[in-house]
Amino acid sequence: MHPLYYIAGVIAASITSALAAPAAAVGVEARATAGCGKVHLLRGVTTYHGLTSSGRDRTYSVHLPSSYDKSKSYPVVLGFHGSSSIGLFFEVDTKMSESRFSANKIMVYPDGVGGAWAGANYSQVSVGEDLQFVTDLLTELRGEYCVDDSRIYATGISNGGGFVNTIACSSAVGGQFAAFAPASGAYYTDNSGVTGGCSPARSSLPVLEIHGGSDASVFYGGGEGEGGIEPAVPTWLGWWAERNACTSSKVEDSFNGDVHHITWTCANGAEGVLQHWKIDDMGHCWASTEINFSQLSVLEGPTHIQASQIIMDFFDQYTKP
Ligand SMILES: *[C@@H]1O[C@H](CO)[C@@H](O)[C@H](O)[C@H]1NC(C)=O
Ligand SMILES: CC(=O)N[C@H]1CO[C@H](CO)[C@@H](O)[C@@H]1O
Repeated sequence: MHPLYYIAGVIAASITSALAAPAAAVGVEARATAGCGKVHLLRGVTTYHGLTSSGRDRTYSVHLPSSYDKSKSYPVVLGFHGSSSIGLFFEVDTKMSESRFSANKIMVYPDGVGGAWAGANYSQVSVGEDLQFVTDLLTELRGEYCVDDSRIYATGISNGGGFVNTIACSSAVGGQFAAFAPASGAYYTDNSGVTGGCSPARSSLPVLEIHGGSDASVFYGGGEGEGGIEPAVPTWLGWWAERNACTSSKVEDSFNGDVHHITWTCANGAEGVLQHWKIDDMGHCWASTEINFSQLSVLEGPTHIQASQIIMDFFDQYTKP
């Protein structure tokens, strides 16, 4: 386990304010949750929390907007780290807690057991247990913060990106989300065809995927990954196109043909419910125009696009019906 995990644990001692006002807040939106009205003194900083799920102690961190208003409901974005990592690293790496990306969102970074999410053959917990953790986490968040229940989103990288797909494919858990955005995802589960294990709660279900064409860990063309067999990214996208009843797609190339943005038109003419960004010369990392750890660890530099911005803009377009 990484030493920073322990540091995070030390800071963890529930910093959240207990000055809860039990009365229902006035004027909040219809789909706001029970946590509305509770006072939180620590805003604009990351706080560390724990909960018990399936009899196991789990941890997660929360970053409230610095302008957090207890009587206004906020979208929630869950960010799932990659393998051998923790939420804190994903937060720092993607910079998603910075106000330029999430000024009006509650950012949440759950920690996987043993630094991993379910689905890979190296995972320490079952898919069922990690999905239950997501449900328990959402229940806790709704009770603690003023959440807009129709705007809950999930993003993640690599093993965490794969788990985002696992959530999307689970009708009970995925049905609580408005949209999904895995990056460099390792799709170890629900990967035997359109219906092979995958039962999304709705059609269409908004999905955006970002992947490096030169990914040497989760190959664009699929095959043996570190934690099992992965589908080729175009094949995986094809399944989502079918699940979302997409009828056509268009490709926009940019940056001298290094970046390809595919947008599908799906059921009822909805354009962009399914989207994909392929960066030909990018490896296994978070796409960013600024250098960061995940790039350095695979000897990569900045790329042409900013995944954190693209993903937030995508989420902003969707509300759970
Ligand atoms: C996990 O799957 C990969 C890819 O198939 C394989 O190379 C590896 O040996 C497997 N590891 C375990 C522990 O089963
Ligand atoms: C190696 C590197 O540049 N890391 C940066 C990643 O992003 C965080 C947050 O912006 C910076 O503090 C790090 O220096």
